[in-house]
Amino acid sequence: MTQLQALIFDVDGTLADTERDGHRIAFNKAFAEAGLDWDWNVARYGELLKVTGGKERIRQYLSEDHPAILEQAGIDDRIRELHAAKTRHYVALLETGAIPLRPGVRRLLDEAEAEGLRLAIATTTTPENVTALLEATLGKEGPSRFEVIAAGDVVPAKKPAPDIFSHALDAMDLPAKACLALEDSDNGVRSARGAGLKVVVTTNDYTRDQDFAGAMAVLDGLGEVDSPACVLAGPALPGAVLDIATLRDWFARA
Ligand code: XBP
Ligand code: MG
Repeated sequence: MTQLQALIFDVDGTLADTERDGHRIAFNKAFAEAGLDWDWNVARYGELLKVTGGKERIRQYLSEDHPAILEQAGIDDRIRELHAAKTRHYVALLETGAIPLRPGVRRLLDEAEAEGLRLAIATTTTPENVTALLEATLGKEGPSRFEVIAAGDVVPAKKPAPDIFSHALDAMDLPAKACLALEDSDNGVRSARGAGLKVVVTTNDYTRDQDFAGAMAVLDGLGEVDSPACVLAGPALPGAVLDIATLRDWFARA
C-alpha cells in the first residue's frame, strides 16, 4: 500500500476565509475605481463563486447581469484591466493582516513538516495573492514552505477541471495515490478527484451546503484544542482536532 507522502492545499476557503471579506471587497473596489456601479453583495458573490477564477467570474457576472457589455469591442482587455486592479486591492488588503489563516492550519503545516510530509498548493487564484497571503500569515519564509505553488493561469482550465492538481503532481514528480488534497468547495473536490487524489474537505459559510461526493471526509474545520472540529461526513475523529496521525489513518483506509 502506498504511504501518504504529500499534502496539496487549496488556498481560498481552505487555508484562509478569503472570499467574503477579501476577494469580494477587492472586486468591488476595482469596480468603483473604474466608475462602475457594479456591487457584489455577500449573497450575490456566493452565487458567482460557482465560477472559479476572477476574470472568469467577472465574465459570468456580465453574462447574467449586463449581457450587452460582454458584446462590446475590447471587453477582454477591459476585464483583464479590472482584474489587475482587483489583484492590487486584494494584495494591499492582505498586507494589512486583515485575513488570518483558518484555525488549525498553522498547526497542521507545522506537524506535516515535522513528520516529513511534502507540501504543495493547487489553487485557482492569482500567484501574487498566494504569496501575499502566506507572507502576511506565516512570515517572509511562508511561501518557501511549499515546494510547489501551482496557481492561476498556469493551466488554461481552472477548477473543477483536474489540471491544476495534475500540474502540482507533475511538478512534485509524485503519483496521485501518494498525496492527499485539502479543499473547501465542490469545484475543488471535483478537480482533485479528477486528478486521482483522495480529498478531505473543511467547509465554510459559502460551501457548507455543497455536494462533496467522493470526498474521504468532510469537517467544519481542522479544529484547535479549544475549538474542536466537527465531522460532517466520514470517519469519526479520535480527538478534538484533525492531525497528521488521523490523516494517515484515514488515507490508509480510504
Ligand atoms: C478560488 C477562486 C478564485 C478567487 C479569486 O477557487 O475561485 O477565483 O476567488 O482569485 P479555489 P483571482 O479555492 O477553488 O482555487 O481573482 O485571483 O482569480
Ligand atoms: Mg477553495
